[in-house]
Amino acid sequence: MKKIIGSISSFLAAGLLFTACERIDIEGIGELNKIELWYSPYSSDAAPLPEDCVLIDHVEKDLGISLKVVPLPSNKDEQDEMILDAARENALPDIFMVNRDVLTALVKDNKVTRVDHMYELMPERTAKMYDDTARASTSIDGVSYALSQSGSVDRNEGILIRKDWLDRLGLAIPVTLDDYYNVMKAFTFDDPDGDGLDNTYGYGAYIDIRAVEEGLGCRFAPFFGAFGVEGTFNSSKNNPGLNIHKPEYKEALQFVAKLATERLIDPKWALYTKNEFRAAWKSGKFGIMREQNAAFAMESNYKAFDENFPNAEWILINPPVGPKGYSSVGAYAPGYRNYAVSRRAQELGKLPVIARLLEWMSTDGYITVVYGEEAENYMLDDDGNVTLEGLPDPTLAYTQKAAAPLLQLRNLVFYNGNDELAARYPAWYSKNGKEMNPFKLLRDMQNCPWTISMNLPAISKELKSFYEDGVRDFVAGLRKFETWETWLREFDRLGGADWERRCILYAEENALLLDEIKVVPKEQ
Ligand SMILES: [Ca+2]
Repeated sequence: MKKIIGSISSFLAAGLLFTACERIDIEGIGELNKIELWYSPYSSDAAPLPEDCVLIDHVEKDLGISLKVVPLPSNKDEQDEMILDAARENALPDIFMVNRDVLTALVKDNKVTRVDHMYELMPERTAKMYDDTARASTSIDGVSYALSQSGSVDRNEGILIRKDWLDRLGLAIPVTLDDYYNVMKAFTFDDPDGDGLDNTYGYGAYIDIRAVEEGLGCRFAPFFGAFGVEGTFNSSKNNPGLNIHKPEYKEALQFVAKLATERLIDPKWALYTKNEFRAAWKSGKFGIMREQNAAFAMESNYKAFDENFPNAEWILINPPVGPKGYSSVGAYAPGYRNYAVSRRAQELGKLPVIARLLEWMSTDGYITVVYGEEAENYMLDDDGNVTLEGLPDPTLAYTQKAAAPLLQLRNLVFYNGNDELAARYPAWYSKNGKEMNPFKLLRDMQNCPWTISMNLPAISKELKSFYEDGVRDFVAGLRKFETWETWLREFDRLGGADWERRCILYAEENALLLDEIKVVPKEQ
């Protein structure tokens, strides 16, 4: 604490952007220490953080800050509206979560302040949460306009292959697109499970569409990655635009169509729901898939497969390398949660107070923010670790619904660090003694090649259906590739061309076009 106060004093002495400091008097101190925070609730289906909870109490006693917290709606449009309304009325709170596009508007209207100088006031929080990439995501012309922290866990999917099938057929791990093709063929026709029946396929997928992965969705993305056209939108500076407009997209789609025609893909790909797809890999239907770390490796999820095939083994491999050397698991939009500080809070001299609050939440206050009240929602064991053992009333445990309102500010402190994720994804042993480690798998998945993209402006339902139905029909053989160019013109006529212009404009306005969109795997 001493250290923090020390750095605040030097900050004040330096007078950095702190023009109002000479106006603070005894009376002013009270106002200065009132902080209003608009947050995005951790559980949208639970009640807001109660005013009389232990967290608010601690903040007051430990920091001398009177904290008022207001939940934002869970719907993005409603969040934006609430913030834009407040901005129009000059009634923005001191600190608030804000979406990237709204932030740009607030910066233009001079409603928020730069936060560059807050980082040094929050050394531990900054080290955990605000790396260069995060800072760059809300910097405009090199100035940091929001505290941006990693949102959800990204790049948590990867290509898994049945190692036991490869071994039984004497095949090597596939590397190139041709290798993949040959392995998929063998998995389909050479009885990889050795039961004498024609009952397996090379690849399994379903239509899993996300904003960054339109068309066939993310489960097919690795094949598009081999042609350099993964994801909805290419957000590189030198080649921005919708991937569907690029000639390689047609090649990738033709490759997937060939897999479908030759029935190397489980033919139910167009019909499967997520759960049906998962039931299918658990019943040994196919030998290659793109799946998520927890959905695959958590004990509760892997169990059914383990029961069926105790001696089987899936391993993570790199996505296929295409003819020109391209390779990617798929596109992802780094999910940042941005907290902006209002211009008014800066004028009142509140930046150091806000920094003190946030640093506390990430250090001394962390356990209260994440787990609630000791001996009520959690216990500490002899080593100081959080445990549920010995809790007087287990129905109030932090894992239970009753405690959810107390934990609504968790989003403000989670940083997806090793300790947090290791706790969320515990290791365990399968029936035949293999270590299953969903956390290690996550890190390995994140070290595969990925492509950075961005969230895009919305499109009409009509255009969305035309896009999705169209590419699906080409793969299913219901449309002929000779009509591709005609179909693409119709796509543009229905709004596709305009959408591309809007995407590029949006990317330029928000500084989202990048010199390099490929995330190269780290050296192990
Ligand atoms: Ca078989």
